[in-house]
Amino acid sequence: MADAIFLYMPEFVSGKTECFRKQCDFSQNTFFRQQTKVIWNDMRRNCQGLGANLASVHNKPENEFLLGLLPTASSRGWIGAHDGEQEGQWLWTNGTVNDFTNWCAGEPNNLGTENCVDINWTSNRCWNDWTCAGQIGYFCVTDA
Ligand SMILES: [Ca+2]
Ligand SMILES: [Ca+2]
Repeated sequence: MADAIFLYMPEFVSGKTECFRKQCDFSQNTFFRQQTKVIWNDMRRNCQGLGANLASVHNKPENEFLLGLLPTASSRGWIGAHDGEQEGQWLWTNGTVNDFTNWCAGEPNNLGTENCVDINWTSNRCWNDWTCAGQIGYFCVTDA
C-alpha cells in the first residue's frame, strides 16, 4: 500500500489533485476525488480511464485508511469486490487475493441481487453487499 495512489471520487473539485496531510503521513499516498456519485460499472470504467484499478482492501489499517478518506462519517464508497460471476464468491477486480473482509452482521445477504460492495454501511462502518446500480462514491488505486 505504501506505493499506491488512492483516488476517492466524489465531492471534489474536478481534476484537482490534492494530498491530505494526515493520509500522506499514513502511507505516503496522494489521492484526489472528483464530483459525481456513480453506479459500480461506471466506477470501474472511470478508474480504468485514469490508469487505475478499483481499490482492494487487505487488512484493517487499509480499511480504516480508506474510511478516513471519505468526506463524512456517513459517506458511502464502492470498493472493487464483486460476486457477479458466481454468487457468494467474492473477487477483487484487480485480481488480488481475498484475504480480508469487514462485513456487517448479516451481510453479505444478496438482498434482491447485490453483487457489489460498499465499505461504509451503517454507523458500524462495515461492509455491505449492495446493488451495483446504487450510486455512491468510490475508490480507485494506482501504483505511485
Ligand atoms: Ca451477490
Ligand atoms: Ca446487503
